[in-house]
Amino acid sequence: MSSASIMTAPQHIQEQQRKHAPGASGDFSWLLTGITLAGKMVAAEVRRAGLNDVLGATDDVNVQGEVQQQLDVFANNALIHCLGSRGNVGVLASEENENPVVVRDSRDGNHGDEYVVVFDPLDGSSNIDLNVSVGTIFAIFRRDSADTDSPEKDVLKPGIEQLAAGYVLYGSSTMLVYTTGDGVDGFTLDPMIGAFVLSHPKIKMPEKGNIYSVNEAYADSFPTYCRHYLHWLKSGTDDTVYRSRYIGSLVADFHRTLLKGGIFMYPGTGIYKDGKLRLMYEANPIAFLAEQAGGLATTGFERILDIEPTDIHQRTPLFVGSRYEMEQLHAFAKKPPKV
Ligand code: P6P
Repeated sequence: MSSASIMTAPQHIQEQQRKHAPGASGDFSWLLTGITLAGKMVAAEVRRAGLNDVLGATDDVNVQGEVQQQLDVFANNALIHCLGSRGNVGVLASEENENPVVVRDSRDGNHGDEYVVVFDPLDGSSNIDLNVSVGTIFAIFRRDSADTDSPEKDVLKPGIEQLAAGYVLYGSSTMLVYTTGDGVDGFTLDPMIGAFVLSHPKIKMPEKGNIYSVNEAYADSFPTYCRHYLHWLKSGTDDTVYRSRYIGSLVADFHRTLLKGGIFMYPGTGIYKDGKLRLMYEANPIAFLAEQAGGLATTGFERILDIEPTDIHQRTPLFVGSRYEMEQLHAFAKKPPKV
């Protein structure tokens, strides 16, 4: 690839900003480079995890009650440092922290716009020791709460208010996939130049797929409509023979769904009656990306992006994928077939 044709993530972000917010300050693109910098730092650690003694768990348990992996802590610190030092981030909320991190106590008109970033620093980290792909998931909101005494108010916004969302996938290659509301673009980290280079412009999710992705171990405790839908997918009632793929790492399972189509599901189960995945820093960013790529994302009944959050770490059922598979799911949810 000639240097003339290389489009790096910061260049792309600047171009997006010029196109869609000509009057906006460079703050937003400067903020997004905080994500790409943290992504490179985490990628370097993940790539060497087996060599530099960062595998395995710490002695700590996070707010989710999950044992913290060493790389969880590294990734969380990297994001807090890289985003906190951008100068325009007011509040950070992380899966690893019970409460929001207030970076700037109050809005100061001299500093232009301020932003709120919510993130899961290393989703799927329990898979790291097994060399399974993991990811960082993020969403960016504008900070507009007049009440700066309550950072929760800054964070608890419906997904429809996200300014940007995306993920860094630490897979066979490291990819940044993000949207600012004008479609979805993918960048691959080129280790030769240390930059995320545009590799997947304007990603579109296929209208229909042939893969479904769910942890079938819990199927007996899924809601009835969901069990019937699963049976429908497997029975080949339409002209498609569906295949099952489940990695157990949300970013990897969604990335495949984004590129190949089909459906990813994490319904309510006997263990997690409201689903296991978190609304603010897992379902919402994934839902924004899915809709921007032409897909759908719901709880089975409600659009994910419309949910009014009440708690930073609240969980939600998540169904996300191609229009066809999602519309079939909604038909089952509306009128579950007679048993
Ligand atoms: P289960 C990883 O722990 C995670 O949070 C997501 O990345 C993934 O989609 C889900 O949990 C897997 O959960 O119950 O199937 O192991």
